[in-house]
Formats: sequence, structure tokens, C-alpha cells
Amino acid sequence: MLKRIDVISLFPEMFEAIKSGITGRALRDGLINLEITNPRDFTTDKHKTVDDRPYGGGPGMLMKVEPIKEAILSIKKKWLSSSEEQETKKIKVVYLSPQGQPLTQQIVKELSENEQLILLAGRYEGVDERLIEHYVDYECSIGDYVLSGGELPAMVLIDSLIRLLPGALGHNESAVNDSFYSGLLDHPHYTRPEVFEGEGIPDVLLSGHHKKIEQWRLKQSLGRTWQRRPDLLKDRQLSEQEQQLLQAFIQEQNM
Ligand code: 9WO
Repeated sequence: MLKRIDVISLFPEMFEAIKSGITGRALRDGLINLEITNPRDFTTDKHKTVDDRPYGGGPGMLMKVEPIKEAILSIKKKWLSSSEEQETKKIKVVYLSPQGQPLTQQIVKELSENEQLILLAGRYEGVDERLIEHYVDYECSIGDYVLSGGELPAMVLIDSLIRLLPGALGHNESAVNDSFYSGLLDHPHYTRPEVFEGEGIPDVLLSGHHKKIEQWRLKQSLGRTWQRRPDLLKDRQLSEQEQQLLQAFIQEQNM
């Protein structure tokens, strides 16, 4: 069970952004401890240099290796001395980069089984490959686009991890109902007014028939997944009932 996340970042202020909402409440309630470490605090020169030029030339800079190494070691040492059992346990370091394995709900779940994680948010053109080889256990991407740094991806990962913690969601925010909990996309939702822009809402949702509503929602989930993300259905076995609901959805599309 995840207890603590350390982030290594040159821009610690950015992490104020997750102090709102569900993640903010979880942090205040102490469900998880989050600490940001700035590699700049581990520089030794008077200018506190955190970047350096790439061998081979070309535009842009890389992050300086030693301050990151020292930041990682200081975090690991802190939790080695405060708890005996950590001595044998390996604290995983996760590097957020476009070259990483694509993040999925399954991977979030697996990462959440660690007691502690260290997230490395890169800047500039990235970090020295030897630092990755020697200090990074897992390289992870949140999508095929380039950003200015790994901070936003790190916050995306932290948010998805916090949602899995027991007690992070209020009773009105069940994780069981989350899109992807069952490997399917979410069904459509409706709230007041009953007529909006001339459009009403599906009759079944007004029927008060809970069993029928549940079936309708499952059918919509299956149908939308089939329409928008057929790749998700390839990895998922459908039950007899689910196959019937999806067939019915497809029939209705053709009418
Ligand atoms: C910048 C750049 C500039 C010129 C030529 C090539 C270049 N590559 C990069 C680059 O990849 N910069 C990264 C910025 C270095 C690592 C941190 N940065 C980052 C992480 N951008 N996007 C991510 C990221 C992380 C996880 N999932 C999606 C994107």
C-alpha cells in the first residue's frame, strides 16, 4: 500500500496544483505523504548549476547528473534510517518521459502496490542515459506528445495513484463506477434541467427501475467503447449478457 511519494523537480511550486479537490483532501488527511525535492539544493557550485551541455553538440541542455543522483540518494537514505524494514525494500524510481511505457490504469494499480515511490520530473532535453540505467526502475509516458517537463505527467500519475487509496474518495465518488474500472468507457450522464437545448433525457433514467437503469448504463458503456475505442474490447472477454447488450446497441445504431 502506497504511503509516500517523493518527487524530484526543479519547479516544486508547480505541485501546488494538486492541493485542490480530492487529491488536496487526501494530502491534508495524511492518507499519503508527498514531498518535493529540488535538485538545485544538491548543487555544489556558487551558481547552483542544474543544466549542462550534451556531448555531440546540438541545441538545448541536459539536466546535470550529480544533483539528481544526490537528490535520489538523500530521499532513499532518509527512509532507510527512519524504518528498519525499508532497508531491504527497494524504493522504485519512476522517470516520466515520452520514451516511457504508456501509462494505463493497470500500471497505476501495480505502482500503487509499492509502499514508496520516487518520481523524477525532467526538464530541458532530458537526463543522461546512464542516470536512467543506474537509478531509474521504470520509465513511463502519459501520452504521445512532448511537454516542457515531467511535472505535469508526474501530477497526472500522483492524481491517479491517490484515487486508488482507501478513503481518498468520499461516498459520493465511488471508484467502482470509474471509467476504466471495468476496462470500459463511461456511459452518458444527465442532470437537471429535464429539457436542455430542446433535448430530453432517456426515459429509462426517469423510470426509477434500478435494474433497467443499470442494464442501460452497461449497454451504453459497451456501445461507446465499441464505437470510440474498439482497441479496449480486444483485451476484454465479454460475458453472455454483455455480448447481448452490445448486439442490441449495434442494432439500434443501424435503425
Ligand atoms: C525536448 C526537445 C527539444 C528539441 C529536440 C528534442 C527534444 N526532446 C525534448 C524532450 O523530450 N524534452 C523532455 C521534456 C525531457 C524530459 C522531460 N520533458 C518531458 C516529459 N516532456 N514531455 C514529457 C512527458 C512525460 C510523460 N509523458 C508524456 C510526456
